[in-house]
Amino acid sequence: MPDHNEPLNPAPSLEDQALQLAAQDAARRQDSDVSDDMLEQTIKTVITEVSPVTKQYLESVSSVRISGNQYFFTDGRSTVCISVLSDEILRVRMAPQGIFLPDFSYAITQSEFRISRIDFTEDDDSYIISTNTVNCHVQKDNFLVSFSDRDEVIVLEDELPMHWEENTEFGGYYVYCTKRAEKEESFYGLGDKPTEFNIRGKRFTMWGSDTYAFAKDQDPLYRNIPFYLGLTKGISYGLFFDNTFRSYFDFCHEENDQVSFWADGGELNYYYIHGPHMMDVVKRYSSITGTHPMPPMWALGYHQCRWSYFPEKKVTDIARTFREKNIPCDAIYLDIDYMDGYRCFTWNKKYFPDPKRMIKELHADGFQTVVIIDPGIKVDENYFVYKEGKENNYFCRRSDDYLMEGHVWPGRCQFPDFTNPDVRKWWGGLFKDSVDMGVAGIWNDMNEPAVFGLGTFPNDVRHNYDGTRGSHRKAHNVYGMQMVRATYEGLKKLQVNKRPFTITRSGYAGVQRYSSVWTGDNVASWEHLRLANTMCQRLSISGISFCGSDIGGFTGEPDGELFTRWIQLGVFSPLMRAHSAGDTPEREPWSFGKKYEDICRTYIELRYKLLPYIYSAFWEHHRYGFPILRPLIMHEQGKVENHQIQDEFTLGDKILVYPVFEPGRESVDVYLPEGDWYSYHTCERLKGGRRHTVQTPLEILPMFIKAGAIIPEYPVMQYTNQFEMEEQLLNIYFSYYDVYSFMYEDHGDNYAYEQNIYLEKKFMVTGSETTLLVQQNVEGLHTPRYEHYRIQICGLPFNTTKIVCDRKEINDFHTDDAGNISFSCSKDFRNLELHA
Ligand code: MIG
Repeated sequence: MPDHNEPLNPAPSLEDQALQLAAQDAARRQDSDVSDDMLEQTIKTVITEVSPVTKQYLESVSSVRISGNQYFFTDGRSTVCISVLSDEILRVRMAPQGIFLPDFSYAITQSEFRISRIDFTEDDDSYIISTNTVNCHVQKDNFLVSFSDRDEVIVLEDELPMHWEENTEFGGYYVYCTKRAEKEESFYGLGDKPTEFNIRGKRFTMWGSDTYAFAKDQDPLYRNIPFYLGLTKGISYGLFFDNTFRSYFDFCHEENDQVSFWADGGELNYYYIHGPHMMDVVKRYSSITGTHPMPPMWALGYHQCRWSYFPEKKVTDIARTFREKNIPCDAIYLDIDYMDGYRCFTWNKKYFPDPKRMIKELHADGFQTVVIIDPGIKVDENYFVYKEGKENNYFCRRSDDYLMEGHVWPGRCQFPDFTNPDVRKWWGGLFKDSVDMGVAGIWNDMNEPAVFGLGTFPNDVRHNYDGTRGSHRKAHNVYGMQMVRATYEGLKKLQVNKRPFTITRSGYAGVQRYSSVWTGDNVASWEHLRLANTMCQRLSISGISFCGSDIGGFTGEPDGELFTRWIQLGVFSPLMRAHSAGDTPEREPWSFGKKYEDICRTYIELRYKLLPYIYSAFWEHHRYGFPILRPLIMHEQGKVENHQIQDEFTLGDKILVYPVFEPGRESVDVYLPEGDWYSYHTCERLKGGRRHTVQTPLEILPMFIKAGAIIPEYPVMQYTNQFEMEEQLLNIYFSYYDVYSFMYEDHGDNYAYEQNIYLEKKFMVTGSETTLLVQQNVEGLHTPRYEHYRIQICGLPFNTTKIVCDRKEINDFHTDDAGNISFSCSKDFRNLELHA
């Protein structure tokens, strides 16, 4: 088996091999010198002769066959299929011996799109497949594949022909692809890697692993998202390597001008996704792998978790304290100790004598209950889950048919094969009791899968793989995704017209269709706070928008300052959940004394105020594929100096955040993209395209609002939907140029939105020295409960004397000391004017 820490570049080793062979040959013929001719001849032999231990390369294209939007190129032995999915997405597959593997993917949900045109042309050197936006060139003499844009700017090109090596141990091939990297090219994506945001210069592995207290730069972690973005010449593209075997990515680590990706088996099968904007790339990646469905509104509130809250009294004490202290909270989690001997789908009756009653009481107080579930099923003849699994042959087996056994929390366990559709259906149905009891969400842990001692399953474990069969080598990276899929699909069926909430640790590309994700067992350190930020941004542009880190750090002890800064970051994580390990001191927002408690309360309240804005950003993700968190580079990808910026990001496109990552930090220098911005805290208008120094006492998390934005706010509630609000607050930030804003509203916890029962509101704000004009355009069928907006305006450059709403004058308005004006108007307004 190739050692992947060895240099990957085959060129020198090939020559070395040839040299060695030639030398041996010469020795045999008792010739002391190796002539150049001989050497060349031997190199050719090494390359062309079918030798199982050598990398083999595509040669020159000998013929082409076209079938619909698929183009098959062959060199007489191997076949490459290039298919056009859309104007911007092309797929490349390579079959070393001309025979493609069954075309099955857990990641892809949609592969047919409207295509404006496809032209196929040929010149002396190459074949060219052209869509409206992309040209794909296949060079005749060396089979190199490249992609260029409409202006023939080369965006991505092969450095070496696609290649492979026979896998003599398991069968199949190791498959390789090597691309050229431009000098100033940067790379982003790949899911959850705990490293710098720009991943140029690094090498990574995809092999989901349980990595307790992971370190910076540790690799691999829990998730397997083989999708990256390149950014070169101001143009961005994406590459999705849809291969579930252990796979590898090298971004100019081994060779400064090369990017390689390869896998231990399966097919060389990748998607080229054209930009030119990073946003386009992420949206198009989402169009083929899916987005997160709308979560219930409560799931965007604050979640309190710990390993573990038990017995019942502890849980209810925690819940009551939130209410007593007026710290908003929507969800409380039960970790593994709620189970009977860690048996999934059971309750420890000593700790929780009547879970249904407890859940009901918590619910009456505005708390949703989320419980954990693990894949390991205890081997116990008196345990119904084990018995059912055994009778139906649902557990994974080794190559020689022994059951796959391993130790996890319950002791000796067997593991459902979640790649079997029957098993998924069964597993989904097991949640019936939990749903009947009122459990609102399911937390899927240990699904890399994790096994004590072994790490994970041995390679020879067999999987159904939805009928296409495979060993654990092929199924490992999708196991967790299929577990949470089973959970999600089960809940969706069982909960009548209610949106499921799931959270998972492991996952493969496309896992966003079934679950939110947390970044795993992090550490209570300042370095990990920074990592949490980078990792969530990375997950977000890798298709997984609904993500968050364990606020406070899972293991270790944060002090009040670190915990508070983490809460501040958490306000801007799509999933806001505090969690801590059992061997650490208690860790609730009030655990560090009044000073920290008060700041934490203010920021958790801010989260609740921003819910309508966050919910709208979620809709933009769900419906249109926008990432919820947007790294700064996405706003100004044309500036090379932005390629390394990683601390700042926006949530949606209107709120920019610069979290504080150091203790005692007094100020930060924030770069604001071109345009006008407002400090959220002071309402001061700031010019973008430059840096601003901002003071950062602990009460301040630097936050900026784009000029022209309309940010809807809810009143502070202790939990979502605590009361009906009378007016919807709209915060308007004055702008001298036209700016569009967006707001989404729906029921909050059902599927009416699939029947178009929702509202999409588009606002346009434009101002001058003497006027401000706000226009609203509403689409959709939902009816909100409130009748009026309360309008608050920040940054007006004039004193208002007259307000006109759809030709009717509003006389009842109020100006505060800072000159900010507020008044109410109909929620149905179309034109709102303020005049000096
Ligand atoms: O072996 O359920 O990452 O969040 O609290 C540890 C106990 C198992 C690992 C998870 C963590 C959870 C813990 N789990």
